Amino acid sequence: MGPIWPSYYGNCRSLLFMIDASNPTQLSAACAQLLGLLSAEPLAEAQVLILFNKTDLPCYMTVEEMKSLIRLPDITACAKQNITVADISARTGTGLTEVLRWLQDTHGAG
Ligand SMILES: Nc1nc2c(ncn2[C@@H]2O[C@H](COP(=O)(O)OP(=O)(O)OP(=O)(O)O)[C@@H](O)[C@H]2O)c(=O)[nH]1
Ligand SMILES: [Mg+2]
Repeated sequence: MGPIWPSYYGNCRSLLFMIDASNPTQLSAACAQLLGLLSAEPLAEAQVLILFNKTDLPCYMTVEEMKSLIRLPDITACAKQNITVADISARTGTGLTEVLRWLQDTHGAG
């Protein structure tokens, strides 16, 4: 999918980037995609929400270890964008309140 993403950059005000926290083998590829998005000029002003999904599933690596492995604190500190990070489970609803609050704060009327 990555190669066609730039065709959607125009008029993009917010970016939700979902990482599968149950599958660390995809982590380096996800990180490379994320860095590409964050450095894309048309997305410089975008509001960014990074979601670690599937946190209900057991995994040999914790979400904190994954964040550390991709140096997420450095990524969020160095990015031009305003970045929020949330740990969620689309299955159980964990983190849903935080995501809805982000949507409201970012795009909500009034
Ligand atoms: N347990 C769990 N399952 C989830 C969650 N969110 C989505 N799924 C399930 O995950 C499946 C889709 O994700 P993936 O299989 O990773 O699909 P994909 O990312 O398109 O494909 P891959 O590139 O193979 O990872 C569906 O069966 C969803 O029901 C979650 O938070 N927890
Ligand atoms: Mg997947």
